[in-house]
This record gives sequence, structure tokens and C-alpha cells, in this order.
Amino acid sequence: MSFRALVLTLFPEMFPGPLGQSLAGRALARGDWSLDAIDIRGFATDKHRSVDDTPFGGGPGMVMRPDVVDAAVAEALARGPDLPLIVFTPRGKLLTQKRVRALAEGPGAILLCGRYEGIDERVIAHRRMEELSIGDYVLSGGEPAAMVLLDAAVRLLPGVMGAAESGIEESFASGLLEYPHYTRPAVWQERAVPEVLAGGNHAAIAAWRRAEAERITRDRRPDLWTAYRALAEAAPTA
Ligand code: 6GU
Repeated sequence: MSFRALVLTLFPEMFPGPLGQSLAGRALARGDWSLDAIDIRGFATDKHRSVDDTPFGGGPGMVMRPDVVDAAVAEALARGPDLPLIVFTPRGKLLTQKRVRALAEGPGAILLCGRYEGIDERVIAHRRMEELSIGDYVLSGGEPAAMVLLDAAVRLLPGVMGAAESGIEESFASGLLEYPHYTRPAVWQERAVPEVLAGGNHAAIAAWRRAEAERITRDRRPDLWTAYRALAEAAPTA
């Protein structure tokens, strides 16, 4: 059974979008995963096919109706009863590589993309949705967040990454950001490639890369650096 993505959206034509290209697109064409975008508007019941309404209590924008969203969720659950149900919202828990890995090991996901000011709280509670955010900035809708999650998950599916790509020690897997990469020409714009990399001393190369990864992590991501240091303290390896 391959990984199954059911996306609930008001803009089904956004999919597969970028997920139809490159690594994820080739995996989709091979059948390593499937993607179905379900139009939430198809579950509207009135003659105007309305999916949203003004917020109780006043304020700007529109709120997605719980009855319409619930009907769309019911359809997705009928198609994939075993799939975890995720809603994208800027107030969700931050999506992490750990959560991505767990999802990639499972059967797939139902991904509900919010638009407007949000989704009526009751349907989120009623369906016990997992709320996820992809970072501390505001998108106009959850669709790019769903694409981010799927891109991150699909590359981890068995057979999707080539041997070369999967061999790469990854940022966030090791707890460190990546070391710098170089290719030919050896000198470009008067900048030479670090000498150690051309030397063929594999232990020296590994040590240099580790030191660079640590320096970059310390400078750019004090939060990751603190977590990495705490882990190294608990289980020293180097
Ligand atoms: Cl998941 N949705 C929206 N609308 N904005 C976001 C987000 C999600 N994650 C970060 N910003």
C-alpha cells in the first residue's frame, strides 16, 4: 500500500502544482504515492454554494462553516478511514522533521487547508484534528503548508530518494545544519575551495565538515545548538 494524500481545499486546481515536478512528481507518476484534491465547495448545500460566513462576535474576514467542512471531512474519511486528519493553521504546533518521518511511515494523511480568517472551532474539536503550522509567518491559506508537508514526507518514502540522496546526512536528523558544499571549478571569482576537501584525507574531511556544521548551527540557530549540546552531554560520541 502506497502513501495516500487526500487534500481538502477550496482551490483543488492548486494541486499537484509543484508536487507534480521533480522528485515528488516522478514518485507520483510511479505510484509511490497518490494525491487527490477534494473541493470543499462541493459540500456546500445552499444555492449560492457558500462555504463561509461572518464571524460571531464581529471582526474582519470570513470563517469557514463547520457543516460544510465536516461534510468534506466525512467524504475524505470514507475514502481513507485509517488516515490521520491534519488541519493547517498558523496557530498549530510547529511541523518538525520528526512528525514528517512518522507520517511518512504511515498510510498517508487527510490534509485540510483553511482559508479566510479560519475554520469554525467546533469542527476542529468535533473531528479531533491535529493542528499544524509550518512557521511563524502568516500564509493566505493552508495549501502551501500542505505542499510543504507532502514534499517533506514523500522524499522519505521507500524508493523515492536515490542512493546518493538518501546517503546524505541531513539537517535536523543529525541535529546540526549542513556543512558547506563545493564543486568545480576549484577556483571561482578568486575564491578557492577549502584545501582540505581536495586532499583526499577522509578523516580530515569529516572533521572539517563536522566543525563547519557546528559553527554554522551555533551562529544561525542557537535553539538547535542548545538542543544538540544537551544531547551530546547526555550521550557523548565525539
Ligand atoms: Cl499551516 N497556515 C497559514 N494560513 N499560515 C501559516 C501556516 C499555516 N503555517 C505558517 N503560517
